[in-house]
Amino acid sequence: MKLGLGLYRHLLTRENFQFARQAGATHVVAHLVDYFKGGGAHNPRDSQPSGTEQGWGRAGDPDQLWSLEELRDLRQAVEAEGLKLEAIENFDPAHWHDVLLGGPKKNQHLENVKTIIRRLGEAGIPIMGYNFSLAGVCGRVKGPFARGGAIAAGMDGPLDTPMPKGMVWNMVVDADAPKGIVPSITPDELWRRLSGFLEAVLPVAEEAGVRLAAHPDDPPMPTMRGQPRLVYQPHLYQRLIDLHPSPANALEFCLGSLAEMTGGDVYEAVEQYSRQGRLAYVHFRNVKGKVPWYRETFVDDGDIDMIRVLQILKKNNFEGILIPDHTPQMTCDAPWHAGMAYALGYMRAALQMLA
Ligand SMILES: [Mn+2]
Repeated sequence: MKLGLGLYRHLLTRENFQFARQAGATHVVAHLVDYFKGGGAHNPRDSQPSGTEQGWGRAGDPDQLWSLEELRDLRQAVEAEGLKLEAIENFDPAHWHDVLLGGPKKNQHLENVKTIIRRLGEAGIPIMGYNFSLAGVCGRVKGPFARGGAIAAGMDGPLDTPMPKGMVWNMVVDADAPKGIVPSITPDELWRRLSGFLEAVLPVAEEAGVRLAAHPDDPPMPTMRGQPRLVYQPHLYQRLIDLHPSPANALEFCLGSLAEMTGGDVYEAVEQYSRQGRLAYVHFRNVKGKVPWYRETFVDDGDIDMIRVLQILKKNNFEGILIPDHTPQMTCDAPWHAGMAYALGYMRAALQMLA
């Protein structure tokens, strides 16, 4: 197993690559979607997008797909600091919202996704993480919930205010959309859309040498904002895998989201999916409680026995990367960095002990 760090778009700098390396990471997962654009001024040292009813703000440029040059430059910049670029995490809703919505631009948006995946392959980036969700990451609260009053995310009950038109995946894709709400769809319709997506895209991914890695729902509720969710119980990951036999049909395995689920057992889920070789990479974070009331915690302070998880992963020969995902932010001049350094230090020690 290897250690990685996920970096948001505004953190993709030489300084932060060096930080990752210094904290023991060998790999980077990059977010190219800018979740912070609409949120007004933010402190670059206090980096965690917060989900409000208004979402994270404006999505990217619908006509500007990530270019091969941009991807290659990023890989080179990461490698120049002695790291490897393992994955891109999340599509920009501007590029594929009608795949999620089943809207009029669906075919064009499927082509967008295929183009992006081919470019990842050409740039030598082996994994594309995605989150097949209409409402996206929303309905979470942020406060001094973690040990010592560290700022962390959590959930304080369900959020079912309907999604306004023009908003997808918690971002605004059309600021001029007419007033109104996005009509609710059935869970079956959501699964049909996912199935169509996988059928169209997986052959391209396989050919490009890229694995598509599905994140479970965050938060894992059966519905959010009036829309069904896909993987909100551990067994639903199996349904996703069984939709398509391609080895490129893989998982962005989020331990925190899995532990927040009301059913199943996180250790059994780790066993079940790592045994099948379906884990592309792991979000290694911890949590107390389950939806709709939970708190994210420091990696050593939640409900999950993280060492036990590592033992199962090792037994099943998982050789991919672990990244901290999110962590509570520590009280100092660099709250996000301190939280990440703490998590990475814990993870590195645990891996050394296991070896
Ligand atoms: Mn996650």
